[in-house]
Amino acid sequence: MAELTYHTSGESHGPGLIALVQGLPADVPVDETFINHELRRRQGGYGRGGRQKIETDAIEVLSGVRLGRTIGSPVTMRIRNKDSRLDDTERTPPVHRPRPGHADLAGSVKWLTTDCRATLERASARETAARTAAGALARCLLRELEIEAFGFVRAIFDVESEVSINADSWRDALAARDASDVYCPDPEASEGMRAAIRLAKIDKDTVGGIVEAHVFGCPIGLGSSVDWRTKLDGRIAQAVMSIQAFKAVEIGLGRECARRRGSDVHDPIRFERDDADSPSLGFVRDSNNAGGLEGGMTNGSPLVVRGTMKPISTLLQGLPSVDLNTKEADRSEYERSDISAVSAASVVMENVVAFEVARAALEKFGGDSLIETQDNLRRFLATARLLPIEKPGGPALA
Ligand code: EPS
Repeated sequence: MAELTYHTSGESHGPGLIALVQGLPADVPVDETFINHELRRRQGGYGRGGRQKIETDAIEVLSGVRLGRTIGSPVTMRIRNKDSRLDDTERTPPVHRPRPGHADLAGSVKWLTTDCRATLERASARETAARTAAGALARCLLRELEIEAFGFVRAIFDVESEVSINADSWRDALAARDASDVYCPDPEASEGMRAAIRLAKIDKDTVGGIVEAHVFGCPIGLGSSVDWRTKLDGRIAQAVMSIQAFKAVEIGLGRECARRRGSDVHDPIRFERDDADSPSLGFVRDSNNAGGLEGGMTNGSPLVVRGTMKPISTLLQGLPSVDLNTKEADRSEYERSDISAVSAASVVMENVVAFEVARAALEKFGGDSLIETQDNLRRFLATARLLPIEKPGGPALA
């Protein structure tokens, strides 16, 4: 079985975006309605700009699926851009005044041009539609392994919700999140977040925030401590940090760990025989400061990941910059954009984190078809419940 990977291609105003997912086992039911639902959520959220009124993002499956199920070959998904005008230089003109905070300056110098257009078209967060599709497809597999992901907005600008999410409460939180147009399950905080976006808009400014994703049902032992490339916390960090405009990633308690002693950080372990059938195999924690990851491996507690998104770098008021052709001081260029895309980013993060979990799950359980993957998972859990095990040919190491 090949490693689960994905690639994306496409420009913001080109004909469309592609997500190419390789390494899924055969027979995974592909829930296109769910994938499209995630794409629609990504397009939403209070504070989005005009583009989302033009687009109705949806996938067309071009390969890898027959009669609604994967067949083990690469899955290609296309999302068409309605606002396709890349070669129309009147409607999509060259950009010479880079936006501080955007890829404009670094990319233009890197590709030896004074036109930022080539860089910004690919650097645009429009690409996250393809990443969301890839993650949502991977979640079609995760569901079959009883693993679920949930993402929401924790903070926008200076308004932060104190809502606490756990394995028992998350489905209620999901309903509350879906009732909030900023994707925060806390109605009071949602009001404040909306106000922060409104005020930024009046001031021709933008705001960022913090998004959070939880993954429930992971068996113990996804990821690995033996090699830095297989550590799941490291992979999640890369997946999240690479989302456009993200500047920080935290797992569990994150930065707060630095201000506490060990006895106030590490989650004590108990054994509850009644929970032995759960993915945690009965090893229970009353706290989850580790965010479900210890030594780069899942530990049976839910994964908790937070990402910080900076304010969008396209400001209606512009920012001090330089014309790349004349080298004269000027304000940065304005392109249609969002005041806040934090809500959308919560959908992207939920899905890219889920993809990394699916990748680690397939590394551990493998299988060319879904039944094999499920069997391998079941057998692993059954064996782990037997610990201490007398290993064949060796001394009992109990
Ligand atoms: C986005 C599409 C873009 C931007 C935004 C995200 O559409 P357009 O540039 O045509 O208005 O709204 O992109 C950026 C934030 C960025 O920095 O480029 C989308 O579909 O998410």
